[in-house]
Amino acid sequence: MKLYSYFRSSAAYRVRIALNIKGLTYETVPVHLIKDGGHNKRPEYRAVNPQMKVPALVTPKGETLIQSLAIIEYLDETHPLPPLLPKDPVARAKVRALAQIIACEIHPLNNTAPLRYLKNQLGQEQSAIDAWYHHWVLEGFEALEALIEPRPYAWGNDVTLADICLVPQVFNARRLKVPLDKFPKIVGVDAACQALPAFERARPDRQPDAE
Ligand SMILES: N[C@@H](CCC(=O)N[C@@H](CS)C(=O)NCC(=O)O)C(=O)O
Repeated sequence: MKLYSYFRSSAAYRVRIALNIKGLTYETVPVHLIKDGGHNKRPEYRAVNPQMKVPALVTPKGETLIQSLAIIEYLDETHPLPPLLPKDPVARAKVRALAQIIACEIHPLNNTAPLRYLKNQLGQEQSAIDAWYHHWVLEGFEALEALIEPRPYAWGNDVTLADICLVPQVFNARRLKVPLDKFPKIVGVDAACQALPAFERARPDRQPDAE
């Protein structure tokens, strides 16, 4: 398989973790999101993903998949062990809810594209952009902190989709200096996951395009 990725992209980071958990080997195709206005905007990459975002995964049969959650569910369906969602339908819905608080609520507001828009189109100062970033992470993390019960992972003693989304978001929060002292459960889940090789190998600084 081929993964179009950028070392700092948290959406690509999620997919890297899932690939590692499933024990799948893949080739990384780096797409630089910053250089020259973003290599993701080049026609060659637009041909891969018309949305011009990473990640994109090319399957062994040559299908190109986009959107990290869709890719991860594809990996889970084609390689069921170890499962990334619990069996019980209520538990599945709860794990998906944790994942979606991150992937559908926090991340879209704090992604490179909206931050760039705040700066370039709306002329906001860096301090206002940082405040925006912190606000949405803190709001989302407050909900997550109330919802998770580390045992030691976000949903019990098996790693799930919730952990796969949480760890990259915590990485970003630390990079952007969001204070995490109010979130001991989140910090605990992150530490438990970081101890696993699948998470460790997916870290941004372990990627071939790391800077
Ligand atoms: N919802 C998408 C988000 C993908 C996304 O926004 N990727 C970012 C990096 S984390 C990106 O490629 N941004 C480049 C841009 O928008 O110019 C997913 O989960 O895959």
